[in-house]
Amino acid sequence: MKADLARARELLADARRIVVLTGAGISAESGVPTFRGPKGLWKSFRPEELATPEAFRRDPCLVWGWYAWRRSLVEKCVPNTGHLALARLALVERGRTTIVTQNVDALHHRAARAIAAELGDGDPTPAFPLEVHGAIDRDRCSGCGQRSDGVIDVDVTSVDKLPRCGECDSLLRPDVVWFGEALDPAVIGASFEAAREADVCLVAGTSAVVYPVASVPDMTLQSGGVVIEANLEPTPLSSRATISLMGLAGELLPDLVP
Ligand code: BJW
Ligand code: ZN
Repeated sequence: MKADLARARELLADARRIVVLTGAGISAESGVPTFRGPKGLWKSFRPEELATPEAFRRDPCLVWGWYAWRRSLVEKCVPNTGHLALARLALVERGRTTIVTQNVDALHHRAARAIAAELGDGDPTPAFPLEVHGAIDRDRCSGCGQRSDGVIDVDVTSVDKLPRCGECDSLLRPDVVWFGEALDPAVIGASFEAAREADVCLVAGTSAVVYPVASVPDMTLQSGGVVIEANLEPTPLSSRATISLMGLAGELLPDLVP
């Protein structure tokens, strides 16, 4: 493990371009529950009960209740040492690192702002992630697609009380990507491009089972680069990864990219 860590650190230090792929595990130490595993969000609900357009059509109050709970939970969470290490990596040498996240919690954005302020530079944008599964703090109209800031205090007691679009009166929904829905082609396209151009893909805190994002590390491997995985436990990616490090993202990442 020690030799792997040293090698991984060296690969990252020498990399010309880095793509980072993060998942729910990186936010776990901030108090955001993961999706899968013993303490995961899916434990009491099957994904298809909540994170699909069909579920929203069938029971919008149930789905909104889940998102309203997560929205208020995430608001109270703060970025941890893992998010901060990645933001520093992206800001100290601008243009070298692209962060791709499956998370909808905006903690990478908040880490970027904190580190930009610490560096006295002011521009956090190079550390803003490509958010492939959307953002929980935004709403989108289920009819006309218009995006808006997330409604606070959603009343989920009846469909009549759920938030509606000011333009077309359809129900608003969280601006996230559910199973069976297409990802924004510009966002996933930019992620794949960053992965193809990277000589190192660093993957942190994802079970690596949800596609198409789970292909990001493969794009780096196919173009001759290496993959470094940081996770509490082995995943389906581990056998393809060049180096697999087991541990907390909040401890491994600051060690990898000091
Ligand atoms: C730590 C840690 C610590 C914990 N430190 N580590 C069969 C085969 C292949 C694909 C498919 C298939 N059947 C269907 C599909 C496609 C489907 C898919 O991939 N399904 C698979 C699950 C089988 N994909 C889709 O449907 C996607 N769309 C699509 O394909 O569209 C096609 C299309 C084209 C054109 C027109 C129409 C359609 C969409 C996928 C959307 C996923 N959405 C969600 C919800 C987002 C909104 C929300 O947040 O509510 O995204 S599901 C959920 O999973 C969420 C996550 O972003 C995503 C990934 O989860 P993640 O981040 O990996 O979290 P966990 O919990 O799974 O893992 C945490 C990991 O961290 C674990 O490994 C822990 O060990 C680790 N960990 N603490 C380090 N401290
Ligand atoms: Zn509308």
